[in-house]
Amino acid sequence: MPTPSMEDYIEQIYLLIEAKGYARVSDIAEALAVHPSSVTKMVQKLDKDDYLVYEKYRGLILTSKGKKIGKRLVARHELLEQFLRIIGVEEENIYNDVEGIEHHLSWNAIDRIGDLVQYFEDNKIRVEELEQIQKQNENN
Ligand SMILES: [Mn+2]
Repeated sequence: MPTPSMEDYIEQIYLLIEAKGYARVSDIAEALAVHPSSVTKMVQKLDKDDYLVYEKYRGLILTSKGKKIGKRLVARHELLEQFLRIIGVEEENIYNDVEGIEHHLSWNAIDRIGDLVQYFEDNKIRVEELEQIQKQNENN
């Protein structure tokens, strides 16, 4: 199992490759707001653990194991954003809140949150009812 920090790297590398076709150390450093030397160190560890293949002058590619977990991590991030949006969290808080919680929930909890998102998505009246409760609570 990757550590939270490894998860952040795999997630960003997956997103960069999806968007640009490649992931450079400098791009990863910028996306995670860390020093390039930290990226090099982590990339070497991820290579050793078989999440990616890193060649100094040719860049890096995710292995099938890296792609599989990367896809799952990105989907988890998106689901949690969707969840916080549905329950009425303000847009400006959503990204950082997800970054703060995403590594600390079990996949079991993620799946159940998925059910809850589906519950709200299936019937928008449920979202409106929740908004009514929130309005009442704000007025109290
Ligand atoms: Mn994330």
